[in-house]
Amino acid sequence: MTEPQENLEETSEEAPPKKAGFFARLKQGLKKTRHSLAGGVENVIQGKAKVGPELLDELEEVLLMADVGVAASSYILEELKKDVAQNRIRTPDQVVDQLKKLLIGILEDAQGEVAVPENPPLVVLMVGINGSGKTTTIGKLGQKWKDEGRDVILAAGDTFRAAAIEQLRMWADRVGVPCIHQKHGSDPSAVAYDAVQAARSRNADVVVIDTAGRLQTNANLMEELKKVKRVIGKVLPGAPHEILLTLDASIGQNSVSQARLFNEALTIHGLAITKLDGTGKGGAVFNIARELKLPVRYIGIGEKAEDLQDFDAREFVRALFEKETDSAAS
Ligand SMILES: Nc1nc2c(ncn2[C@@H]2O[C@H](COP(=O)(O)OP(=O)(O)OP(=O)(O)O)[C@@H](O)[C@H]2O)c(=O)[nH]1
Ligand SMILES: [Mg+2]
Repeated sequence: MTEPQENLEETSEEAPPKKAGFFARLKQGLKKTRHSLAGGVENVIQGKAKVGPELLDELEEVLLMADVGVAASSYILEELKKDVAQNRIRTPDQVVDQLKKLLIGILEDAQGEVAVPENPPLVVLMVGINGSGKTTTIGKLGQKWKDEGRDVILAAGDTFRAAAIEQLRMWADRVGVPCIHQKHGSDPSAVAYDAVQAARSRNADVVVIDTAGRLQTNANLMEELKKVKRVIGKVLPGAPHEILLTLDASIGQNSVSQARLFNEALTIHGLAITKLDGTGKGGAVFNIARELKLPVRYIGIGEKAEDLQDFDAREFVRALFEKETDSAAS
C-alpha cells in the first residue's frame, strides 16, 4: 500500500515544492544506479540479523562496485564502524539509514550557491570534454530559464566544428531564445566577447556560452578556454560567474580525474552530471563530491529539454534507495 499524502508532505518539508512528476522522473532516471547501489546494499543486509565485520566488508564491496569510489567508500566505512563500535547502530536496517545520511552529507558538504552578480547578466561558461553533454545541457538550461521568465542568450563558442554551431542554433530556435554565433573556425573568445556585449546591451538576465571539448589532455584546449575566460572577464569584470563542467556519468571514476584537470586550469564552480539515465555508475557523484568538493548543480536524466533537473542531494539519495513499490505516490 502506498500513501500519497505522506509522500507529498515529505517533499514539501525540505524545500520549495518541485514540479509535478519531478521525483518520479528522477527515480526513473536513476534506475540503473539504484539497481547497482541500493540493490547491492539490499542484497548485503538481506537475511542478516546482526551487524558484524562481514556485513561491513560486503557493504564496502558494494559501494566500490557501484562506483562510489575509494575516498567516499573508505570515509563511509570508517564512520559506520565507529557507529557500530559505539553501539549507535545495532541492526542492518540502521546501517542502511546511516548510510543514506552519510551519502547525503557527502553531497551537502560540497554544495554552495551560484555567485549571482548584483546586476545581470549572469555569465555561464560551459566546459567539458567532447560528447559529455555541454551543448545539450545548454539547450535544456535555456528552456528551463526561459520557462522561469528569464531573458536568455546562448552563444555558440564551439567554433571548432560547424555542426556544433548548428546544433546550438537548433536548440535556440526550439527554445525560442537568441543565439550569438560566428562562422566555423572563428575565434571562440570573439564569440564570447560578442555574447557578453549583446547580453549587456539587451539587458539579458543570463548568457550561456558553449565551448569545444576535445580531450582534456590537449593543452591547446585548456589554453583556449583560459583565453575565453580572460576575455569574458575583460568585457564584464567578475564574469564568468559560473564555470560549469559537464561530466558524463557513464565514465564513472574517470570523472574525478577529468574534473580535477578542468578545475586546475579554470577553477570550476559547479557540475552538471549528464546521462545518469543510461548508466549504473551514478555512484561516482559521491566520490566527485568527496574528492573535489565541487557542487553538483544539475543532473541530466535523458536527452529532452525537460530531462534536466536542479540537483537536490536529499531527493537524489531518496530516489536511489526508494523501492519500486514505493513509487506510485510520486
Ligand atoms: N541519455 C542521455 N543522453 C544525453 C544526456 N545529455 C546529453 N546526452 C546525449 O549525449 C550526446 C552528446 O551530447 P552533446 O551535448 O552534443 O555533447 P557535447 O559535450 O556538446 O559534445 P561536443 O560538442 O562534441 O564537445 C548527444 O547525443 C546528447 O543527446 C542525458 O542526460 N541523457
Ligand atoms: Mg557540443
